[in-house]
Amino acid sequence: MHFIEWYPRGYGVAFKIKEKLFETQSSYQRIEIYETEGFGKLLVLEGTVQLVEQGEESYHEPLVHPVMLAHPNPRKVLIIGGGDGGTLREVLKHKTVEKAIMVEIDEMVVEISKIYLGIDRGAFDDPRAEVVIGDGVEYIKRAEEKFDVIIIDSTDPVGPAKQLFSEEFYRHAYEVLNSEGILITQSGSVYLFTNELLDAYSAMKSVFDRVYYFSFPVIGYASPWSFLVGIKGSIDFEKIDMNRAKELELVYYDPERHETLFQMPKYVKELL
Ligand code: AG3
Repeated sequence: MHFIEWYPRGYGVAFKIKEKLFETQSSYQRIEIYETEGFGKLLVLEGTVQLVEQGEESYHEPLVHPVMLAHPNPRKVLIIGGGDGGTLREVLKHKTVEKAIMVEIDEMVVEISKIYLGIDRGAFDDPRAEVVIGDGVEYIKRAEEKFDVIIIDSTDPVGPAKQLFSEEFYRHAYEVLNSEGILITQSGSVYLFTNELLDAYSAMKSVFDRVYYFSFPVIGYASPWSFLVGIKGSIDFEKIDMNRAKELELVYYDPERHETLFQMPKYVKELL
């Protein structure tokens, strides 16, 4: 048995499967959990791979730590999406964090992840964590408090999450950031969602004071995977705090080689 995620142009990412552990249709999406042969459990939403248990850090580490270490003192963090808890777990590794709010639209993703995956490793019970079930787009429009860091751990820039890549959304996000703030979003496969990446980049460019892009190879996705970083104020994303970096135990993202993040295929770089 196998599971395949098909990307555009007939490009596939496949896992050999021991068994399907769970499947349901929530109000938002089809949720599936598999036991793979070689990578532990696999979480699939609407046919797209979200994570494999053995390798999910290759996504959560580059999503979280570069921006957290570039911000001089990240105390309040807003996560949009990320219902499995992996992003929250990585955020809470930072001792500067006083409060992390995670806004997830689909409560079932949170519940099923707790039961089958447990990759939050206790993060949901951390007193600094608050989980809000709701629409991130609406939340950010109405938010009264400000944040140092906003992390968007959404599904792809195609389909239901599309709004999370719009200029309008970024404008609200910019408002909700403190005067020195940083936002990161995953922005899809470099090779297979190039147009969506370019669109999100230009939407961010018209809102943020500066925008950076980087890519990282993620286990389970059509790599390299892209990430976009928006700055409000004077943060230099090319510089990180190495003292705080040393306190983190990391497997994939190497703070000592932060500059290697900025690798991007030449033709994509020329389009950006
Ligand atoms: N969220 C990003 C998923 C993007 C994957 N896309 C794909 N496989 N086509 C991951 C959730 C992990 N917290």
